Amino acid sequence: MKMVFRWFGKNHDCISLDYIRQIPSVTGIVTSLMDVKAGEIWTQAQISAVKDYVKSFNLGMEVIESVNIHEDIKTGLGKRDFYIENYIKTIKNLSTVGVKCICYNFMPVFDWLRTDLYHPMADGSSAMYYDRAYIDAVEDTSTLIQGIQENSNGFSLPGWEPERLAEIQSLFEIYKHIDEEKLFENLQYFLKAIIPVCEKCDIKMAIHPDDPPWNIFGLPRIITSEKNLQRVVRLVNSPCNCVTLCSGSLGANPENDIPKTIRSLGDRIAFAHVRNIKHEKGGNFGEVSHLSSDGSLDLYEIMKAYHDIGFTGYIRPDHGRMIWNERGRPGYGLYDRALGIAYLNGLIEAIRKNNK
Ligand code: DNO
Repeated sequence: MKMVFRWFGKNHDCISLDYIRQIPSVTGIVTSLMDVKAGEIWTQAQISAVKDYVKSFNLGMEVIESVNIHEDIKTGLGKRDFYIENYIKTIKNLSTVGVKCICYNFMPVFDWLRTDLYHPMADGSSAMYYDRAYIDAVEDTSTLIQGIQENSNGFSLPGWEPERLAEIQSLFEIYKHIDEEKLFENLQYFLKAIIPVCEKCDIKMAIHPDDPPWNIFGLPRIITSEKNLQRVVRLVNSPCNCVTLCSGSLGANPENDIPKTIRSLGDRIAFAHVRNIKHEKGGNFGEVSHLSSDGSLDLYEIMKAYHDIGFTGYIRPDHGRMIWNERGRPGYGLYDRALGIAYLNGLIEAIRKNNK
């Protein structure tokens, strides 16, 4: 397994690469070009500039998260072929600097969603929280989006950029005519076009589960379960058509058995996002530290499953709490994610030594 750490770029992250390099076992960062809009080409010059900067800190950059998919591709409308061509150019440009894995998602309109970015915890820390009844009752999504932006320490959250507000209403209209089957069809159309290019470029596409893994605001979501992930990897049966197995996203639904899903997907997992989550009444859930006993997921069993499948891909800790007075990007502070890695390192070492 190759341990990596998500970093949002010089102008979008307040964590220094010097600090990231000091976390035991981290060999590289996972980043993206936050200023490039979905649908635009990532140029070789832009990518090389980031790569050189990261390399000067002695860190690698083999994983990109996210190259976002234009809504025309997800809806199958408008200029989808044009945007797919752009995506292919980006894949080729990324391959020239040695990128091996692209994490992306296929969620209509929004990326991940929480109702509270700084939910107070009993120990004085804070973490992100999802109140299902609150979301189910939302009638005006733009007020919700504004609220989320105002409450994010000044960081623009992926998929929730203020400039997107204007297009959201028309997207809701379009998605009224798109159900889960249509979304699968559009995903397959996209994968059929790009996977042959990935095979030539030696890049794995790793789809990220929808977070939370159920429909929100009447928009369809399909990357929600082991069954649907199995369906995705078969849409185009290639070793380059892979999955990002995010334990926290899938795990928000108590019916998803994460260790079982890891074993069933095996080598079609290219990237592991590992974190814990605590289920509460009514479909609510809160984020917690990575430690098994703090949440509802068994991180030992999850790491054991990765060991058992002989996982050699990329792995990163995921959302952390805000602790020790840190005021960082929600979910992406330094301290709690570093603690998460220390814990994962301990589990990995113990599992390896006990299973020789
Ligand atoms: C959440 C992240 C996601 C992920 C994208 C991939 O914290 O894991 O934002 O990066 O969905 O496109």
